[in-house]
Amino acid sequence: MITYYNHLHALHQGKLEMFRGELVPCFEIPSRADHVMKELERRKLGPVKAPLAFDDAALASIHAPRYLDFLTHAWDEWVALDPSNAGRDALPSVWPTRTLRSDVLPANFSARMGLFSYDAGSPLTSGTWTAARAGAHCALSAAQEVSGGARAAFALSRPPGHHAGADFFGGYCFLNNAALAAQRLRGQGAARVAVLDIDYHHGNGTQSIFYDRADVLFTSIHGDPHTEYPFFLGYADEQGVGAGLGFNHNLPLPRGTDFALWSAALQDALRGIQRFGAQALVVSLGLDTFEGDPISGFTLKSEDYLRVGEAIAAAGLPTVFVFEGGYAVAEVGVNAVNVLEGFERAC
Ligand code: SP5
Ligand code: ZN
Repeated sequence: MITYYNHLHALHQGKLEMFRGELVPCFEIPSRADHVMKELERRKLGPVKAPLAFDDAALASIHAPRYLDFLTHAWDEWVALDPSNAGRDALPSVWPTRTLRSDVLPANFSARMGLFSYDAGSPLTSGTWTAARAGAHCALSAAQEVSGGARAAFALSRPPGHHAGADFFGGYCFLNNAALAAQRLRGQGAARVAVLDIDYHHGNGTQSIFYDRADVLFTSIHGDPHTEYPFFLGYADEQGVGAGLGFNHNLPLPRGTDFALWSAALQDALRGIQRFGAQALVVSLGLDTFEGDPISGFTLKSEDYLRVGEAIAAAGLPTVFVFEGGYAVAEVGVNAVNVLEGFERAC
């Protein structure tokens, strides 16, 4: 399987995120991708390439122009506020919640940080835009590869993407890599594309992007939002809206869920994807379902990920894997590559 590797990923290196009233070291760190890369090479999974070139119009297939414009200039504006900001990451602290207006674009930079985000856990850094854009190009390249006839491709990119919406960041995500890949597959001729999101956290960004569409099915297995981040989306009664009604499938599971229960949900998700008649599949590949994950609550073991790959391969679809979460850094490489190797062996 070919991997498109975001060689610029380490330019996004957040220092601190807000958690329970204090700033704590970021969980989403560059060494995550380094471990996956090392394991890919060790097990000789296939060629690793730099992404193809895309113009920013490719990003506009999913993201709002005013959001892309904000991201492009955010760091310079942050430093312009105060030169000493160059040594600090930017975090939002005020948001347009219910009763406040989000149609007005404020001139104030802090106000725009809030307008275009939904949490204070996703620091924007000097290299965030450069890294996120190159990561998005990896996802687009992987989709291109699969559109061209490859059975599968892997986008090894960070920052992750599935919490990012058309015009907001959050959950460590800035550009929605999986959504960009799905849209690219549509544009290259796949009439129906399924997104299977197996990150521990509900992919609220991806769901919101495709919620009113019948051509992209969004299916997600995740921690029950009653108790788990992102809390405000991911419930089982969210089934889509308008033309999209019936094309959104959430499978929330309780904290403590083991592989037996989780893999039954995976079978359920895959049956839905078959029923839908998908012609291509995008997998939001989060590894934070692992028993050792520091911020999550499922108990999958490393060898279970081989079975996950096999089960996904059995769907028989051209598949784009997109790297998302997974914060047990020492194990994330083995776990990610287990999914890919399980997939390849079963093909
Ligand atoms: C892509 C992805 O996996 N994003 C996840 C974002 C989660 N952000 C909130 C983290 C809350 C941290 N909770 C720490 C619990 C420590 N016991
Ligand atoms: Zn996650």
